[in-house]
Amino acid sequence: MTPTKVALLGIPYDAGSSYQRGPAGAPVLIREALWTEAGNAWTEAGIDLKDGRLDDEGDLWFTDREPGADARARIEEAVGTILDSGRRPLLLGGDHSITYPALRGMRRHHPRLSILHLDAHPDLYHEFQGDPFSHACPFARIMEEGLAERLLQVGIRTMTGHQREQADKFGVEVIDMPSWRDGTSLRFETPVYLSLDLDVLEPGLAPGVSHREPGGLTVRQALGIIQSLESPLAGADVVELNPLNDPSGLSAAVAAKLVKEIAARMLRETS
Ligand SMILES: [Mn+2]
Repeated sequence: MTPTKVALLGIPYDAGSSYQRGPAGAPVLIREALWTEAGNAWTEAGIDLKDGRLDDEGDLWFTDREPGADARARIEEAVGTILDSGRRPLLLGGDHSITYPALRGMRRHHPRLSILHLDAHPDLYHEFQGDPFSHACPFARIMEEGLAERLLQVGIRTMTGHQREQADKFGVEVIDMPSWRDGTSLRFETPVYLSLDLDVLEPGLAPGVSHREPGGLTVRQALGIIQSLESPLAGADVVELNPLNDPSGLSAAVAAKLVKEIAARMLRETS
């Protein structure tokens, strides 16, 4: 029995953002909040994140001049490399456009995979402002390519007519925010990739996002979903923290808390 290991990787990429840039500055701040001496490295599940099973791979590096295709190829490659080493990737975004290449990297190792997507937005646009790789589109690309056999979205509260059609076309399961009930058990027959957009939360609790959408989950509810997930967690991302809207650093602290408990959720399992 090999002990599970998790690899943190920062993806400081926000060229897929449609409204406001900024999430490229998030990984360094999430790390800072994660290891701050204001807290300790123990998780709610009683796992010490400093016990040697959580590696930090640092950040990928992007320039504004490089084509998006090159950036996506490097994200895919980096996720694949982490999986090659037998570890589970935990990605610090970045905007939500990183999830499509991340899933391409996941797919090489996980021919069967489901996605649990926590977000205020379905991110299913066929294209947005002329960009098919916008952060409003990753789940359209993922489902077109068959990178996941199930996509379950929780917390949605901005569904449009077009995205409803896309959801129907791809068989996406949507538990929108008005329908969410605490304690709902989320079961999958396959390993799961968790994609967590910070804007799924009530913006009063995590205002440091580009698209604030009131009426969201509490931090406790989001933690409950992570902690009660009943299937193996193969990989995850936490995206869309925008430090420009987070002068107090509160949202970075919330992102770090979620990262901590996602890591603990992965480390609870054996490989
Ligand atoms: Mn969102």
